[in-house]
Amino acid sequence: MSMVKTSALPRLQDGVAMTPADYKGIKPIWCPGCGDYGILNALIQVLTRNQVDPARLAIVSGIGCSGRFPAFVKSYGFHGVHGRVLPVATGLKLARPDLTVVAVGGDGDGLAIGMGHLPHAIRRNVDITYLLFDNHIYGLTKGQPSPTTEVGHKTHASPYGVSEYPINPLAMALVAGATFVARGFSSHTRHLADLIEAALAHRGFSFVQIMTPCVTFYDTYKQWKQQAWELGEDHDPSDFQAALRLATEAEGMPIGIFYRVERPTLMDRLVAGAKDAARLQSGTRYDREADARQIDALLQRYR
Ligand SMILES: Cc1ncc(C[n+]2csc(CCOP(=O)(O)OP(=O)(O)O)c2C)c(N)n1
Ligand code: SF4
Ligand SMILES: [Mg+2]
Repeated sequence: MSMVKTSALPRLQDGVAMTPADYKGIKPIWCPGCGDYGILNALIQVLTRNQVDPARLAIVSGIGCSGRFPAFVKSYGFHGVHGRVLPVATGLKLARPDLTVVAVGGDGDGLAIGMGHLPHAIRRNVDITYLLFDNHIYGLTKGQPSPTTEVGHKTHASPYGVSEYPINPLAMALVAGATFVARGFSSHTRHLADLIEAALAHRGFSFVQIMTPCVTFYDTYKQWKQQAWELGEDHDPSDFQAALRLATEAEGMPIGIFYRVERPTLMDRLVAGAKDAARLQSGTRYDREADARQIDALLQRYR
């Protein structure tokens, strides 16, 4: 197995202790039984056991039931527009490299309207974690098919059954060059928490497809519970071909870390090529104010 560099999660100062309740934001308003509760619980577990500093964590979302996520965690949060979670998260990470940035969004948000952004965020290897809440449906807008809905599935918007083949998000992320690719299941909460922890600690773009049943509009709960199996020690996450085979050929629904490799991040490469490397790395709001003054001076020259 390859040696993989990790980023330390931003911890609270000694003497301050946070409980799971301290990390919770407003009360979630998802339907009872929605898989998204499992994801929230897993993240809260990770934050608590690592005593993550909420002031150094930012959660950015798109639009969808999944898009409500930032309000349910006590950290910085940004509820963006539909499909644009990755550009917002990328911009935030570049402006505030000191923050741990987590992007969240649904299969519609990330693989339909937002699909154009995904391979580019991946190939930049920007140091963020992307949690794709995949329920194979548009939940918020009441049950239209998404790019991961199976062929033939009938909804009110596809009364004769879906006619397009679904996207395979893991294979796509692997082929686009993602440095961390994993799949979790909202019902395997402890296992999911370990995956999210590993994804947050990864230096580079970490992509986690999380299977999360929409019990109201497409209840895949029983099916996924039967299909899910956890990857074991015999899978080597540094083996790209093995990861691709798993993503495309495996029986059932394997969950775990498919692939993990170390590669310079976007910031590493920008810093390597920049004269003012220190400023880029530590970018704070004071630096941005200085930048605004420089832009103003530049504009004056062309007036
Ligand atoms: C530009 C734009 N187009 C369409 C919509 C309507 N819309 C809101 S959420 C959504 C899809 C939600 O599905 P998904 O991303 O899978 O999230 P889920 O609700 O399943 O978590 C759509 C089409 C919108 N809000 N903005
Ligand atoms: S509509 Fe589906 S995805 Fe949305 S909260 Fe309800 S169960 Fe969850
Ligand atoms: Mg969805």
